[in-house]
Amino acid sequence: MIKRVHHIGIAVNNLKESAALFKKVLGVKAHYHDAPCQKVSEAVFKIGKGAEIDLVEPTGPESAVAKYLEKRGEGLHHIAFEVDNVDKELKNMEGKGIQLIDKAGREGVAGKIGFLHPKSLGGVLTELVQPRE
Ligand code: CMX
Repeated sequence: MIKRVHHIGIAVNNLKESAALFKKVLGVKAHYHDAPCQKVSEAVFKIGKGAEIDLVEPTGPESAVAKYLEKRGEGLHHIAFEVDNVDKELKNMEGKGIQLIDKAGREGVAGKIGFLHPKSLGGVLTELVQPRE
């Protein structure tokens, strides 16, 4: 079951510059971390009880985000939904005819994650997140 929108990922070329802009607009400070498993650095804004806004900058040309920026430029990159059990939800989504990028959950920064292909979801790259206990 989808529980809530966990975060919205925005692809940026320069994390520091974009974080300064978003800080001005959102009125909260970001925390920064690297996500080597995704080959990105992130600035995460927590806004009240709502979904996080994650700015993502690629750490190298082989990053999925680097390819995205090259092809489409900066902008909305993905939406992430929180789930109880990522493996179960991936199977569930496959059963609904959604194309999976990940056949099984893998470790990410926020917990166990799995991606659904944008081609089968109206052009929206979608991540399922099972937060760490
Ligand atoms: N949103 C929407 N469409 C996207 C997309 C995105 N974020 N990234 C790629 N696409 C589109 C491409 O533009 C392409 O469209 P066209 O065929 O119309 O040109 C299509 O998807 C397929 O592209 P591709 O060349 O076959 O595949 P890519 O090598 O570009 O890979 C994808 C696309 C989604 C499979 C890959 O980016 C991926 O595995 N992403 C999941 C992991 C990820 O994005 N991690 C980044 C950070 C995550 C985090 O911070 O949590």
